[in-house]
Amino acid sequence: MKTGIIGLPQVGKTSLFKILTKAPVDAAHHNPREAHIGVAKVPDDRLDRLAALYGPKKLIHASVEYSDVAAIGQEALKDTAYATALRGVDALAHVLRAFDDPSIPHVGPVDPLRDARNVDFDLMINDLGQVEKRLERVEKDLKKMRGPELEKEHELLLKCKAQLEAEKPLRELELVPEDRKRLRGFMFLSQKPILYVLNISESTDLGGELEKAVEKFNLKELASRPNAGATAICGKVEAELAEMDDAEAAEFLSSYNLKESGLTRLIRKTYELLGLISFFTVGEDECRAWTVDRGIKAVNAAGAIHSDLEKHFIRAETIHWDALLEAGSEANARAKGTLRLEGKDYIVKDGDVMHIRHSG
Ligand SMILES: Nc1nc2c(ncn2[C@@H]2O[C@H](COP(=O)(O)OP(=O)(O)OP(=O)(O)O)[C@@H](O)[C@H]2O)c(=O)[nH]1
Ligand SMILES: [Mg+2]
Repeated sequence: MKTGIIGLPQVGKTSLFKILTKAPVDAAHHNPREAHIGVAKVPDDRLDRLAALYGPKKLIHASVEYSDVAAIGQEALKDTAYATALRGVDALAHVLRAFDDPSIPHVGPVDPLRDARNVDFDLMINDLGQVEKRLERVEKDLKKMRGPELEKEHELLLKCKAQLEAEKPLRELELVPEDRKRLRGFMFLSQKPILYVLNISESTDLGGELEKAVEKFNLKELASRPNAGATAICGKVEAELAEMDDAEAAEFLSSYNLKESGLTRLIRKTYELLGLISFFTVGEDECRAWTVDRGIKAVNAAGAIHSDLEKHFIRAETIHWDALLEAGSEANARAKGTLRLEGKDYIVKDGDVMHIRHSG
């Protein structure tokens, strides 16, 4: 899964990228039009606790790829390389300036809602350009020869055009699966699920401020739209956290009245937005988290591990992670009856631990 970090100049995109991926960023030798790419480990307390039970040789967290691009705007989007880098992502994290700091310039007063709308507008303008270009082509072709597929595409493009001209992003458009498929190749920017990320000021009650931020900065309505969400972080505090070991970090978090790091929340929100869940495989060799779509069947989840497991699937020994911890071992869980055998059509739940039984 790939997430693109976007936002206006100097809002904290690269800072967020560095904290998420812990990747060194060499600003001096970097072409600003090229994206930084890095992988973030998805923090998961459930997996960590399962690993404590098994003491595995390998512990593998789920991961998310992030790309950090230069500041967004209509000019930047005209650059093909820039636009292409963005089109390739599955979701957008839009960093919004919400912190006060007179030494870091910002266009006009701090107003994340205005910025969110302006950038969404830029995304829509870019998509509209694409739609119009394709429409022209399709209309030319239709004059030469009519065909049902071309007519359907024409109708769909007109629908997109109307949506964009009404200044509504394509992510809010309801589409049947066939139309979704028809649009896939365009990789429209305003169609991507978006997480608005408020970068707020440091404060003594940061825990409380983070909770309130979405409401305080008037992002609630925007975040409640289809395929959108919002969360808050404090880039400055997160940057300090990233440098600490776990014990130091825990103490630091509690001194700010925080239960978890903002990054944990940000990644979780991205998961929710994309409709993703995790299930686990455990053992003395390896404990591992797997990322799958919410609503997936056991047999297809097995396929995420290996295609052979999907092909030769018999049953999945399944237990929810907390029931396994409570039982203390799989043998105990089996004796208690909390370890179940599930068939192909079982709908996997977030936090399930599974052993796939297979033939072959
Ligand atoms: N006070 C404060 N400053 C921050 C925060 N986050 C980032 N900054 C500062 O803002 C400046 C820009 O941060 P970057 O992370 O480089 O921002 P960016 O969005 O990547 O900037 P461009 O790529 O140039 O558009 C740096 O000087 C950061 O130290 C924050 O939470 N609080
Ligand atoms: Mg940057």
